[in-house]
Amino acid sequence: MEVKNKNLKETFIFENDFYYHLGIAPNSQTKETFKDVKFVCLGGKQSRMKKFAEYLHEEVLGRPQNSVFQKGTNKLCNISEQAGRYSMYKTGCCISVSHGMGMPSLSILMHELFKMLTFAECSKVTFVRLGTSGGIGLEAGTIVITKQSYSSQLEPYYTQVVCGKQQRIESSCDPCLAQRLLEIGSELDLKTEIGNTMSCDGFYEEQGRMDGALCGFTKAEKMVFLEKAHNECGIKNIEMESCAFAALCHRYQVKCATVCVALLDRLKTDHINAAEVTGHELNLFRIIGKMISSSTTSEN
Ligand code: R2B
Ligand code: URA
Repeated sequence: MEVKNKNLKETFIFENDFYYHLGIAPNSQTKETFKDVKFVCLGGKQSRMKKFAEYLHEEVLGRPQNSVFQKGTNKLCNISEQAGRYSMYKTGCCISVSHGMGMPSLSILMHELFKMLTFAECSKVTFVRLGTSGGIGLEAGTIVITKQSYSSQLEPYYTQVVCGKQQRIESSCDPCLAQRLLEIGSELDLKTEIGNTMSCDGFYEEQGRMDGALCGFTKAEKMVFLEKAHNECGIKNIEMESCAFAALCHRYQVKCATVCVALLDRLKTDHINAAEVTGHELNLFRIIGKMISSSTTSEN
């Protein structure tokens, strides 16, 4: 990974930086710890990303020693605990890190991860977001691998406002990686589809939900929105991060995939059955775990 911001080079910030929200400084220990990273797996929840790190460690990678452990134990350590914003774990060549909810939270994390991994001189790093979403016209439990991320205004790109001006950024995912994940989904007998994903800046009204504390639209308007997204843009699911995620990965020139389970069909309901979420999450772990194990063995 290369330094892309010339200000970091010209003003010696790069070596003297501090990744504030991760609670990590670019020093020799950071370089040693992260130099072998090949996969960065991100998801919203702290508890899910801890579980995913433990799953990779135990079930996929065979308890590798190049992991970050709690002092004097064989338990994985939350490397970013001090900073109190995100939870980050490292097992073998993988990082598992929570990004919180929404594109602003994800974006702060991505800037600091990119700087940290670039400082550690990592190469060929793949970024994967594993998350939950609302499906459009899909059975609950279906896994959607994103082809193209859309904004909530149904635009096939991400808009970032910089110094008061709008910039459009490409927001598609790596097509080969998407295809590989689809194949793994079918090998595991999981209902998996490739489709487009819409990212909204909220969970309730922004996604056309009628069960928030406030609702400023009619059922007919909701259905027009969801059906237009589905029929005209091929959008199969709605979540809150993939558009900024794909755009940031595109700008930093790293491969990315977004893999989200649909917790419900938004054409039928707005309500999530919380009891089913854990089982759905485990299926995401299995797909991404298999992708990682097949890539690491094919490279050895
Ligand atoms: C999916 O789930 C969260 C909202 O419940 C949000 O982070 C997302 O993208
Ligand atoms: N996450 C979302 O953002 N939307 C849903 O409907 C479900 C999970």
